[in-house]
Amino acid sequence: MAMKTAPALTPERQAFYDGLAPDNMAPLWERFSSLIAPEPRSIVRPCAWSYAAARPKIMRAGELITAKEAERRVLILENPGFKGQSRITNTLYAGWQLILPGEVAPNHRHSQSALRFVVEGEGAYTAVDGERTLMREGDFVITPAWTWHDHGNDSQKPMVWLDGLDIPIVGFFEASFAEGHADDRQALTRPEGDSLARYGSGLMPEGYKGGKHGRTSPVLNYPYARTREALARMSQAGPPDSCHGHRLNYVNPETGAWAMPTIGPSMRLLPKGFATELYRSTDAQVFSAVEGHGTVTIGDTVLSWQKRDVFVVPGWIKFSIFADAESVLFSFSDRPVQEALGLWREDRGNH
Ligand code: GTQ
Repeated sequence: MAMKTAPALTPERQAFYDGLAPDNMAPLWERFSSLIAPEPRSIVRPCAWSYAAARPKIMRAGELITAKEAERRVLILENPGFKGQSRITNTLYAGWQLILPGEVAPNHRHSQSALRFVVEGEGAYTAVDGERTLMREGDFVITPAWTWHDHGNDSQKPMVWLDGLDIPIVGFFEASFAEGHADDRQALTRPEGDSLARYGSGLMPEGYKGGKHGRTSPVLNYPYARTREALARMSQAGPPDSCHGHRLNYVNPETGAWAMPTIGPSMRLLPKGFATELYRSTDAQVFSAVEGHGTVTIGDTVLSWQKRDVFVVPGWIKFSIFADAESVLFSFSDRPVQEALGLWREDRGNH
């Protein structure tokens, strides 16, 4: 049954409501349907960012300010539904970060969790808690909350990656802490590839009881070469899921749960000519195209995308992704949080 509509507003009632405001009170019945909505009506707007169009501006930022002076030289991708609020969805932040050859983005830590998804370049590094990883296009890299991290580029080419952070979630809880370090570059205590070898290879160190890394995956870098190979094998082994294509989620190998407690990352392969069946879920999703090109239909909005572009699908609106060529799409959302709270819902198919 549908919920009640708002009660009639009589002059007598209005006068009463006006008299409540100075006492910091309000009548629930006037607000009920917006507070307890019958179903989600997202403020997030469908939106796409062309990397080709943005690249000159990203590089211009590189001329105007150094990574060191900026702390992090990032162009924030801001959803038009949240102007001035540094959000790509209601709960997540995203931005394109540039690090030029020879630069260092100084060591710091904060209570926000971050992911990096490499868009352009090869050989820049990020260091997290004593381990450095050299990054390549398509790599998915994690900076767990409150871990020291610095970025640098000893290669000859600029690197750009997509940052995804849970800034609005931490802000909602008013639980932000951050600090800088006296040294720009952190001391390295483990060799490159250490965390992937120990925890990310279907192996676990003898005697390791788990839990040392909290709820975030101990694997620092999930290299694209491995992910792509897994998707290729999966696509040879059977048909794609009608709504997701060939989809793999990045998980914490200790627990099998999402790789990060607040952000759920995925990669999917869509065969050439494939259109995903209409689907919606309560989590707004941020996509970054790695290979291919196509369109996404979100309600009545149609957006085109190609390699390196970002687009956003708001929560609880039916969408379909069409791949003009074989395509690979990275995505992330707040699904782990919604699942932990028992809120997450999905709706498959056209009904
Ligand atoms: O690289 O640590 O896009 O602290 C925003 C805040 C990146 C980072 C961002 C950050 C970082």
